[in-house]
Amino acid sequence: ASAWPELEDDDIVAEIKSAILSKIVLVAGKDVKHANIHDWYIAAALTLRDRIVYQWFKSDRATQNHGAKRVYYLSLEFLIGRLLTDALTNMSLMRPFRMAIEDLGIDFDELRDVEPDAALGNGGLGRLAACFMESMASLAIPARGYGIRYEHGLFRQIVSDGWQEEFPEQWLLSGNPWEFERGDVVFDIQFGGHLDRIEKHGQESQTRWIPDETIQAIAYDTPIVGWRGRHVNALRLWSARAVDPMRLDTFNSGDHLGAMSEMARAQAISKFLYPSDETPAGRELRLRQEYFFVSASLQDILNRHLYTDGDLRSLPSHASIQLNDTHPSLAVPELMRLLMDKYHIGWNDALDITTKTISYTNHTLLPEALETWPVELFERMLPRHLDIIYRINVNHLAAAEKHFAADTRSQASVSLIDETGGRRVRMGHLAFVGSHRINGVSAMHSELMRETVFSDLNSLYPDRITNKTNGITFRRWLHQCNPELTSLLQDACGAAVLDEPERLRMLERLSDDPAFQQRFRAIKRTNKTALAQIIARQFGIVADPSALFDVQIKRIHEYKRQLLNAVEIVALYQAILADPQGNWTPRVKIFAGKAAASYRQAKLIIKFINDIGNVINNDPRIRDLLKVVFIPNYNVSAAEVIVPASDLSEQISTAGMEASGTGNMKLALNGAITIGTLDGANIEIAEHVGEENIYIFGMKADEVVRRRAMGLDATDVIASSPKLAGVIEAIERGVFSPDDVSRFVPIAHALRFLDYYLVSADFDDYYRTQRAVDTKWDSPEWTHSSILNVARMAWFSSDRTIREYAEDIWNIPVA
Ligand code: DL6
Repeated sequence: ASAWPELEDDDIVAEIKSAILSKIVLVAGKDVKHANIHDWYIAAALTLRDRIVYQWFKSDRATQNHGAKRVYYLSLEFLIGRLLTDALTNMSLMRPFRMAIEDLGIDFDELRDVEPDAALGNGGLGRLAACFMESMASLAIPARGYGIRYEHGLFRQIVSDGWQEEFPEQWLLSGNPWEFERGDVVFDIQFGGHLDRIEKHGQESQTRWIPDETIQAIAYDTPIVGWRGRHVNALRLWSARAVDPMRLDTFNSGDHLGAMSEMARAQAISKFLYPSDETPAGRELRLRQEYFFVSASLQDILNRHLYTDGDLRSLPSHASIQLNDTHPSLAVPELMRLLMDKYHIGWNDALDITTKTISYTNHTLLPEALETWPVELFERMLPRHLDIIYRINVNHLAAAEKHFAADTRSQASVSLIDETGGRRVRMGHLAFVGSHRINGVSAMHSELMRETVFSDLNSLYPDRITNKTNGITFRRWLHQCNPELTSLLQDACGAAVLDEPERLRMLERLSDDPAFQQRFRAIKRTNKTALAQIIARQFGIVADPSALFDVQIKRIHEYKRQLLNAVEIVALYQAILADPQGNWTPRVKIFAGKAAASYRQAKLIIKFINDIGNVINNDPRIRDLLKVVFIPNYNVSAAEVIVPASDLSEQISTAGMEASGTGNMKLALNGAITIGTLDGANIEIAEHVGEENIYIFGMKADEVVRRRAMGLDATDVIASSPKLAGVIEAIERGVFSPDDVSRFVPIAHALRFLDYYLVSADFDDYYRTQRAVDTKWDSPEWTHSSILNVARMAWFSSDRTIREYAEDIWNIPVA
């Protein structure tokens, strides 16, 4: 226990107990006998935090003494989950804390479950940011994450009668023991107004921004502990407030609500994770959020740099600013503005400092997810930034004109302003032009970036695009969530496997050993039993742990094709009905995921999954051979239970559409075998685990493009697939919606005539591949493949990814 190196085990436990008890009295202000489970959780978290703080100061001092370069990771999302077990594992204090808490008569697991998930993200992008923060701390890379301290994270999903309903999530309701409010770190953030141009005789004219609205950003810091507590970094989240708490004159005039309106307008910025962008007001709020956190973070970064170095021209040697997707792209014009308008650095130097400091990660090629903002909104909200963007664009277009000569199409395609159908600022282009490195998140994704959305920019600025395939932190996604497997791996590969995941390779020689296979299977069985108990308790569905647990857990989106999975379930259901005595492999089909509140088709797919589940789970002819479970309110904590209990990992996106995926890595690391398309990081997973240990099916990315070019009508494939035709007819007959026969007509229609995601086109191959899964399931060959998946996943550690960023993008040495 590194926090108390001088103490013996028993003394450490005694010390922890006494610290927790004093927190109950002195922080909760309660007599111990009146403390509830929440008080115990807060007391335990604060006791642990005390220990972390000393490590944190040590890390900061070391960084300062060495004048080390720092990474600033700007992300609108951090999907953190719970921190207690994370911090306990990394501080090597799990055992003494568990003992201390149990000694105090408190159930540790109950206490752990009291902590709400910090769900400040939507999915993969936010979870990646959380994994990266942990890996940077583990590798002792001095780093700070910057984001927004949303009062309400990702909505709470309730499934009522099969339909998704959204409710506000309230993670801060009972206080957050991990954070430190920094009342002295406050920045003004300004919006609106107009520009004054001051003509200076014979010199560059000067531009002054006269904003007409000021709000404040206040910092909250959460320490992020690295593995073995060696290094601690901070996650700094900004909360918004008005400069004055209320207008006293308005209040005194009797307009009590009106007096608070400025505060409400300011606070709206850090109220919700993702305001709906369905309305103009929602879109405006989103852009205000983006500018708010970018401006506060950059002011903070420059202040710190001036304090430690005194010269902004040396910024690129001391700071790397990583933009997590386009949401923080305003960092480009904002850094330029601060350098020029506040610190009086000339244009060329400012641009040079900016591009050398900033780099950008792209996470999607989906056109609808590539951010653009109307020029008119920029003019109104951020006129100085638009002015800077225009000027960057002038120089950039001059270079493009030279490079592309007569090719005006390419010239227009690289412009920072999209002139087609209303003028809009292209945020991906802005980030690209303002960065020295742009990376994709899997080999295929980076290649597609070069070939598609950024092909012209890539030709103008060759060598800027690089690939950094995503990774996951093994501390959370193996050690913490699967302690029994971790302990088996330590037995098999040595305790050092916790520090050197490459040692997992040593499992290969055991993959056919019957005794090892048996131990490996027993652990999976225990994890499945735990999940089955939750499923029985919460939904009254009996999931037999000896059945194949077939899992698709991720955001609900048409390109991720939960519908393909559901259609296959119906086809299998019909096949079992047609041959009830057949030798069917028992399966539990498990789904979890949230759909964006405004995404109607995705919400209909959730209803469809629930409705087919209702019919199938209650059909006695199926003899429990097939079960369908939709687990509501998917979040990080739910994933930590589902992942170790999974046998089959569904990674079935339409090829070319999933940038990387990281759930695919978590599941494979825990021994689930993947059924998937050649998409995103599935391709690299297949290369690592070997094609005989993964089930690949479906069209490849180039075939998808060709098929779409032929039209979206799937009548031909349906005509040649009696199984698919049978499913669509059942949907149209209302077999799964007897109360509303037309409910799933939009789904049937898409399957027949609008097969953009190629659900119909890929169906037969998917069905066939699932039957190959059936054949291998529950055999020594299955266990062999499952073990090899674990053995060959070391490369997917986010430590490896972060090392690559450090070497190739940030130019930071890693020990
Ligand atoms: O890079 C993290 C994660 C990838 O693993 C997913 O494949 C990708 O969809 C996700 N991207 C986003 C961006 N927005 N959209 N859509 O969430 O990033």
